[in-house]
Amino acid sequence: MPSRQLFEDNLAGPGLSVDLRRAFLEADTADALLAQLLADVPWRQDEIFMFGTRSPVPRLSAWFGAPGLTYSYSGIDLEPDPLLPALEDLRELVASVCAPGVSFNSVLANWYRTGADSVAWHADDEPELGREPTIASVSLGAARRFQLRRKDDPTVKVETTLHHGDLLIMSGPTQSLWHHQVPKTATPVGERVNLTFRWVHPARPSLSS
Ligand code: MD6
Ligand code: FE
Repeated sequence: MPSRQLFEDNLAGPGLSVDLRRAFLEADTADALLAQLLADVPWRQDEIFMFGTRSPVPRLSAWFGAPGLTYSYSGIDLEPDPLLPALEDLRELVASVCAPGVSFNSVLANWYRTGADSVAWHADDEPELGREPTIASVSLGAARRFQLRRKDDPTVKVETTLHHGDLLIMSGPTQSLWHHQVPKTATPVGERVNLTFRWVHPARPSLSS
């Protein structure tokens, strides 16, 4: 669709390295994956700790990876569940279209139940992701706005809409120079699941890693 192509062309800016592949998953495949994830994933309500108080984050989450691969996300320590077979397959497929040498050992899943669910401005720049991480996200379900802005100048802002089956790959200095978010929307929207594939370096690396 031409309008979607225009949005896609918008995702450029200083130090921004984003590769957006529309309809990376065919609609049937994406439908089946969404249904399976909503049914089978052990979704949990995480909390954020700030200024001595804790509050629920506005979405449900799940974290998949090898045992022992803990990951702290917005002050939360997450213990991984083993990847579902469907996520193993998708992990391989996603890695196959990334730059040579890129691979993923974990998946963070977020379920946005309604337009009131969201993820606030953040960068995936935790030390365990390493320098200039490649992070690939697959969107399923309702279309939602996805915005990026420069950390040093929030007026420098780009945005797109992520649709059912879209793949978005961020790499290079994107996480160190930009924040991104999925804002709430007052427009009635259906549920959406986003999967972000990451490589998490073990917390206590052994001599061989
Ligand atoms: C979302 N995505 O699309 C939230 N992070 O629901 C992210 O926070 C994200 O799409 C890193 C890389 C790609 C992403
Ligand atoms: Fe993110």
